[in-house]
Amino acid sequence: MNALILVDIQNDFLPGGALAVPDGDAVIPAAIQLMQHADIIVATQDWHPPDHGSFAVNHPGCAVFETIDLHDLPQTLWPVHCVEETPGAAFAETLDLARIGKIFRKGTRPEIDSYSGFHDNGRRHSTGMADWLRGRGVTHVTVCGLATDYCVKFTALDAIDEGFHVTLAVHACRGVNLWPSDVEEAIDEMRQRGVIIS
Ligand code: VGL
Ligand code: ZN
Repeated sequence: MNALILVDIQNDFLPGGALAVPDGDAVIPAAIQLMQHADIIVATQDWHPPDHGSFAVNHPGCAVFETIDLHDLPQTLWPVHCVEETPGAAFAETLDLARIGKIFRKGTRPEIDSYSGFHDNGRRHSTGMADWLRGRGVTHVTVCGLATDYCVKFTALDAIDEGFHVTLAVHACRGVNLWPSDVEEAIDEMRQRGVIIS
């Protein structure tokens, strides 16, 4: 059984959003296309409390995109984004939410960030996504969404670690590229770890 994982296709990562990914809205028609052929669809949703430790504003004197130590993990500081219950955290409105079997929220604890849809960056808590998928007989996952160099990458690599066969639908992903080669390097790393790039 194959599952499609839609990663963080949320308003704040789309043009006009608080942490807009360049050309991010290009993933929407591509994701809609993939959804038409998927048996099982799940989605991850970045869902932060206002006092989240990944927000630069919560660290006086620190700037956006700076890296700090957050409870012993390196943390890139971001603009305030995907605050729980706000329009920025909502899914792109053209996605057919009725087709999504389960939504896994992440980044919900203020003290730790979570790029992967499977568990947080310190691997301290699981979202339950791997067990949920296995419980439905899923052996293969296709990953798409935002952003290639953060949440898509960590979700795809964790899927490998969880024992799934993983395909990256690269045409249905866009990245942040804080450094110009970040997306390219993320794709290389995924390929080296066994992700099929298609
Ligand atoms: C993401 C940065 C911060 C992502 C989420 O969805 O890739 N990136 N939070
Ligand atoms: Zn976030």
